[in-house]
Amino acid sequence: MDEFFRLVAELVEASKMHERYRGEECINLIASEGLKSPAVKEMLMLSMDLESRYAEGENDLKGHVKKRYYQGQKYITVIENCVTDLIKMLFKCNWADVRLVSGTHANLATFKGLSLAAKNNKMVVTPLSCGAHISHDYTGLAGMVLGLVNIDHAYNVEEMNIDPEKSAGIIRATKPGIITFGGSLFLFPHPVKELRDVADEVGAYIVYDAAHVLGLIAGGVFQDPLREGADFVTSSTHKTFPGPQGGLILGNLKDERTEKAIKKIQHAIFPLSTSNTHLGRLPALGIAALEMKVFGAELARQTVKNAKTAGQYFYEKGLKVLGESKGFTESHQIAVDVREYGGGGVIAERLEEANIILNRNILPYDDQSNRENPSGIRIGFQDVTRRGFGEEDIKHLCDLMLQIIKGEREPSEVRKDVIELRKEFPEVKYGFKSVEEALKYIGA
Ligand code: DSN
Repeated sequence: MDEFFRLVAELVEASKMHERYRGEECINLIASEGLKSPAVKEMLMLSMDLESRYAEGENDLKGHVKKRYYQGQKYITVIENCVTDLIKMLFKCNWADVRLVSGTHANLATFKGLSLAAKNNKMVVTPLSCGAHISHDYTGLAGMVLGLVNIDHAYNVEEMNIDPEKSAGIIRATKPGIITFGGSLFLFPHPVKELRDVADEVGAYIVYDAAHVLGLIAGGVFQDPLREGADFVTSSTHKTFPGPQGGLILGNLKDERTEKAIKKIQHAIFPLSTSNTHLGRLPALGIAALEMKVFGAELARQTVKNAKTAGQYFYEKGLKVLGESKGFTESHQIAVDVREYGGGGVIAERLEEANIILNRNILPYDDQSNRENPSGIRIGFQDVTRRGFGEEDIKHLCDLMLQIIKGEREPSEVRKDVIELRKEFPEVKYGFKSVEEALKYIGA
């Protein structure tokens, strides 16, 4: 076969194999991934024309379409405005932007906009080693693309959280324009409330990166950053919030200060950082918002319960689970130090051989240059929870993982049990089976 054609055939085959492998035969525990319902997937398939379209332009202070530079927008405008309003209603805020294509893009626009609004390029962030997202860091988007100067929050490793008193001192001394919370290794609610007054003292905006915990916030657990004092929430829409891949920003227009910030952020979205906003995901985002309104509380509670159960169970079986003094976690994820069993890289690869998929993770006290085999693994429970795992199923899964971590069984042997366990959970719960079922539910 011609090499070009052979590559196409390989591509199609690998795509089919991937769907079966990760979709049917693996247990997925990567904390940053989500699991879409059949209704959300169907809505994506029904939006294929939108997926080819453009809608560049400006939005107003409600987050609605104000001006577009293309024709053919009759329904696109309705779609964008509906989704924006659904998101605003779900998260109880009066401004949102859904044009962001990822959480990192949401951070880009927000950090850029706020550094312009504050006329200040200093940003206080959680250290990368303590769980910040790479886009918050001087080695990533914040530093290398936006030229922001990072100042670290004080971090308490014992509590796996920002130390509010020490961070207050740092903020007073350095007077940043932006203070960020949230991140990727995110076990406990961050002290937003505790640091709001200090932010006001120095005139800083507070940004809360909710990418990992957006679904938990929608479900009313973990914390409520906008009520606790965050000016803006940035997020992706495909982790604990189980929508299509994309991003969003939430905020409240309250006064001149927030108006100035929203206008600068909107400018940073368009024209500074978007052309195509990937419109095909928007209707599916709306369906996911409906699912979170209807099933979100139950899903969020069970997700956290499952994560806590795993933390406690691993701890009782002798593993070093971080955040012990605080009950291991209040979110969908736990962090486990597996150094004595070979390290995070080695264990993640062994688990992968058994079709248990998670990621190695640098822990706060690690040698930060050892990214290949750091001490930790991070385990997220949002996918298995949505498949219907309860606490006893979680313990069974933990037992299979322990057999591998402790070297008691070969991963290839355990793989058979993992595939069997996965087969016991064929459905996606806490969601709708079809768009029709969703419409029937709302009486449309
Ligand atoms: N880097 C991702 C994570 O796994 O947390 C989020 O973008």
